[in-house]
Amino acid sequence: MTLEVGVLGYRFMGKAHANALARLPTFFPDAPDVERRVLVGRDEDALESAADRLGFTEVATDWRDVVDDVDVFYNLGPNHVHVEPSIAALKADTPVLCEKPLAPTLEGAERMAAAAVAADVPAGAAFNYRFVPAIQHAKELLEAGELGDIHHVRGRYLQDWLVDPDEPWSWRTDEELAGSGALGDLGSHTVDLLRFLVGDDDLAGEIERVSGHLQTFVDERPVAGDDETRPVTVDDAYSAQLEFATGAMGTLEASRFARGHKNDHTIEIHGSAGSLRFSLERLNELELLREGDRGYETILVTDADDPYVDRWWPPGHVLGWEHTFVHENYEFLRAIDEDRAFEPGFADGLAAQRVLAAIDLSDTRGEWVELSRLG
Ligand code: SOE
Repeated sequence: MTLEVGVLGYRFMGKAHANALARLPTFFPDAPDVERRVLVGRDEDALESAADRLGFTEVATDWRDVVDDVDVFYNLGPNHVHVEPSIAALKADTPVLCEKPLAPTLEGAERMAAAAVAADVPAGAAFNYRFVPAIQHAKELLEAGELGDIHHVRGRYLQDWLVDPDEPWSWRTDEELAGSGALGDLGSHTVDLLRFLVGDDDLAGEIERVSGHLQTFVDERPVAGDDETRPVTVDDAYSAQLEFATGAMGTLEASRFARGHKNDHTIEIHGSAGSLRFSLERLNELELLREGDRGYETILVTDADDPYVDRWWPPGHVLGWEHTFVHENYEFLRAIDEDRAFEPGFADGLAAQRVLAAIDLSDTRGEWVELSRLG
């Protein structure tokens, strides 16, 4: 059976997922057959050319006409269009893959997660970095107890695309449209990855309390193609301290102003028996230090028995950022075909959103916030 896919959004994430769907027949022939059927957007002219470029057979300008007419709905639009179309699709029993963060607000994420519970179809949160082979290898090592008891967890996501004050205003700089800035756009990835790697009760457990700090460095930006400016109403950067259920300590930060860092999502974990370090800018590598080592060793995670690698190329023929979307799409579509849950689901999206909301609230209050007190 061929799954007919409807996709809302055709820019950055539309391209990443359309490319991923196009790769599946060659590299993951056991994936369900998929037809990129309808591409949804508001601008009809841009939509037609995007549909041609991304391999879709139809276009639509209203998601309401699509969500109950396809086998799978991908919500790849800006954050402010995540809630309603995803809930409508789930109410029509259409499986949904929604880009991160789940919603601009905690309230929206709660409504989406509730709709996913009520629906009996997969509802995925597109945290693609869970599908990096090196990250999955790190999870295998952690769950095998190779690092021992977890003491420190550190995650930072550094970019520099907004350090120029003349970089134009966009939906990502507006609280109404995005919900938050670096906190939601980048922090959601880091929170999800830490939950994926050390969230088990016998590692660090869930995040229980946070202390947060948000900062906006440039508070208005030019509007592209216009001589007016608009206010920036979100954070340009955030930092946070976390306490996990086991007492493990976490340190998080993200910035859009970290000059020289382009897409530097770095995770460091220190345990009683060792440490590991991963950076997205060197995503085929995992740095590892175990009992008795004097320093880190760098492992190239591209062997045939490393997660997903045998589907691609021989050892050392490295993978890239786009491959994480292929792995994510493969697992999501298989979950649909086999009628089972997909992780990360909307519950994971909501769990990340709760941490983000607590960090934001802590910044507002100037004190630590217990997640259990978020209501
Ligand atoms: C921000 O520039 C961004 O595109 C995020 O929105 C993505 O989620 C991240 O994977 C790369 O950076």
